[in-house]
Amino acid sequence: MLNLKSNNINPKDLLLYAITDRHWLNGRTLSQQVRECLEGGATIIQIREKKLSEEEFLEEAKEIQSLCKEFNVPFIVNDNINIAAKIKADGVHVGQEDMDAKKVRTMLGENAILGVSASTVEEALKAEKDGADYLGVGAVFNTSTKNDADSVSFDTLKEICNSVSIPVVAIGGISASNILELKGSGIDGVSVISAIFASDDIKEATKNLKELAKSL
Ligand code: TZP
Ligand code: MG
Repeated sequence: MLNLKSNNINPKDLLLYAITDRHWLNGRTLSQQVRECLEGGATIIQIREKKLSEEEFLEEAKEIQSLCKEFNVPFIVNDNINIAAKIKADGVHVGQEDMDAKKVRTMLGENAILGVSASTVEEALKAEKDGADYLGVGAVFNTSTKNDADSVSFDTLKEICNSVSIPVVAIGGISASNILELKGSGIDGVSVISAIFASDDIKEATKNLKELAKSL
């Protein structure tokens, strides 16, 4: 008998995956920026904070979560499983250096969305086996947002997409000027930080990227 695990994410929700970064706030609040991004059509939001205290992270996560609810978009927390569990976020995203995916799955239960970063076919297959609902694969282009990011060639990206049955989003240095180079790789969407949040017009930048992502 077939025993397929049901996936907690609709691949369509991964089309334009925006990840927050307070580096480019320039006097704006993160909530304002995320609202503009949601107005522009982001299909899923991940809150990613590397420097906030636990209390600040929690407060901010609650704010962004309620915005995501307003726009009916899944809300994912990067790394921090405790905060995700406390506020009942839709899911968590972990990297290879973070808590083991299998353990996260056990902690969050079967119904939470679990995203895992992978940069090789081996990591991708292991993440799928450990219960990931989707993979973030990169960096597919040069990025200055994450300086320790591995780089992933188009061929490896394609091989990963062919090897797993869960959806894949590409990440790393993706912008309106290079996104279409990912065509034919088999990805379900793109994950973007600076091409959205460093933009002067976040809504417009998001809208534009989404239009382009539709033709991937
Ligand atoms: N993981 C791999 S590359 C990257 C992360 C978090 C940074 C992506 O940021 P940008 O600004 O879209 O290149
Ligand atoms: Mg991480």
